[in-house]
Amino acid sequence: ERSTSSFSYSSYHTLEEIYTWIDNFATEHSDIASKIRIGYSFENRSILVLKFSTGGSQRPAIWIDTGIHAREWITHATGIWTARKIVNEYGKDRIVTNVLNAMDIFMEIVSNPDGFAFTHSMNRLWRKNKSSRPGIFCIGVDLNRNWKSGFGGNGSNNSPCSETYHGPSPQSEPEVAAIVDFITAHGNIKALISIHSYSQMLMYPYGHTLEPVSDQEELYSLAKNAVQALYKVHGMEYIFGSISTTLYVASGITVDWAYDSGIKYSFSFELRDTGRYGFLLPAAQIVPTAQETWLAIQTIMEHTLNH
Ligand code: ING
Ligand code: ZN
Repeated sequence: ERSTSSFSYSSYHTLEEIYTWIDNFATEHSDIASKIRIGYSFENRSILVLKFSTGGSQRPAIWIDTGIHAREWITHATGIWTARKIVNEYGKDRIVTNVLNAMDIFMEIVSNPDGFAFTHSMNRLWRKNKSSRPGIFCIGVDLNRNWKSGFGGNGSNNSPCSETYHGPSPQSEPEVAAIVDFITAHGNIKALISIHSYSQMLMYPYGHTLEPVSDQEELYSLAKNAVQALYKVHGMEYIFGSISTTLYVASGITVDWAYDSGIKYSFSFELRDTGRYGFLLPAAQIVPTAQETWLAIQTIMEHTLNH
């Protein structure tokens, strides 16, 4: 396909289809969108980021990643829909326009390309990346346990065969190192939104400890506002709070690293549903999920812009 006009935003897509869509999207919207390769996966696939910018240099920015876990297909689909929403609403919607006139947005749609390809070819429920190391029988590291903050702590696993294997060392995985290097080099990321599924939650740090973060009150009230905005769209109920107190203790996770790296507005979503379909969410729910998530994302973006 040579244009995004024939792309279905209400279907799930393969890695190849998504990478073609990214190319076409960046070409068609070259006034505000561009494609950046931030690294290569373990199996040598490109790790791609879409940048939305109306000018300036190293403007304060918002980072959004989807698909860190391969099987969470609703997150990639929501990311794609959101990218299109951003370009469609710039110059129309007040919040998007104000945000993009002052800030950049970065979106990593397929944060685990090897795992995602594997969910299409071999195992729909694969979660981890596809890294292997000499003398280790099992494949894959949990990319949401491989970050430096709290690395190796409770809620992560030392066994390579575990679904929550943290890997041999912090940022051992190229998919994590690429993000760490990019965000660190950028130096001006103000909000990070890491999108997972499923469970219908909006959470903030910490995961690795029950201790509240120093910005707990502000993050709590922002999460509450975001979830209320989300609810108004289709009446879906999301619970919110810190990761460790809302879901479970989990160590070495993206948002703990982000927060400890100075990104105050660090949030993680768990999108639809609450378990009826789980990771196999019907495609008919892609657009409604993306629509409601958008209201929550807008709430976080606007707050970030104003603080
Ligand atoms: N659950 C997440 C996991 O990695 C999570 C829960 C989300 C933990 C965000 C920490 C931060 O275990 C899924 N479904 O991936
Ligand atoms: Zn996940």
